Amino acid sequence: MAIYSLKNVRNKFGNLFTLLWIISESNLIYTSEVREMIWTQDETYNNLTLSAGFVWQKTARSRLKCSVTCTNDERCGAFFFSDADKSCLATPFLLKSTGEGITVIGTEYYFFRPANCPVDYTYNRKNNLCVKINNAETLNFNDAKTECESIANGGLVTIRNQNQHAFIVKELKKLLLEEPFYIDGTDEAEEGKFIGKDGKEITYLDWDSISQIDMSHEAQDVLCLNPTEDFKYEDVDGTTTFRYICEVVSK
Ligand SMILES: [Ca+2]
Ligand SMILES: [Ca+2]
Repeated sequence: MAIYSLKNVRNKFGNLFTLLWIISESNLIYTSEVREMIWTQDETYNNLTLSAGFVWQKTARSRLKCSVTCTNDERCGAFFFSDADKSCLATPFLLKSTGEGITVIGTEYYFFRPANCPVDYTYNRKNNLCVKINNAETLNFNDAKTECESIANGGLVTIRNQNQHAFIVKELKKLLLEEPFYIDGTDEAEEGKFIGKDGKEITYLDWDSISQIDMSHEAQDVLCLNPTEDFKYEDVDGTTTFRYICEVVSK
């Protein structure tokens, strides 16, 4: 595997970038106000590209230019680059088998994924979430939590904002399962104040209609997503066995 590293270049640094680009690609110093991106080549998928389902296909002068363009588009999770015809093709998802591509000799495949995101977890670059929706078994809240924590940096998924919630809901809807899923968060210590596994308060709480009017909040200290109301939040007591969503937090 070859490691290909760069830092995101925002628009305000665009002119600087262009200038440096002309001087030398290999000696570039990238200015970043976001985070360092690591693109990794997976040679399993050499000589492949996609005929459908990609975000865009452009001409890029180099592999590096292709990776920068991909980095700047949050829809891009991986890219295919061909040095022969300078084709740069962005895809929102990571390949799982060579059967997903079509043969184009000379094309290289690069993806971004935190090193500690397990292969059976789904990584979403836009939201920086590495998650696994456990739909094979149901557990009570504490057992689900323990199960997710069996992997280093793992736990029930902490949903911090609307975009992350929307991504999770989209993934859940693919499963066509009308069942609740446990997520991270408990207000056991202080009623109404939900704390995440990192010890910080969860301020994004998209309650379903029931949770706002029922009278059982004192005894209901954990969160699940309610399938009957578009997977909005419901507070429950955690004893019922539900399916659950794990994440591994990037190191
Ligand atoms: Ca409560
Ligand atoms: Ca409730």
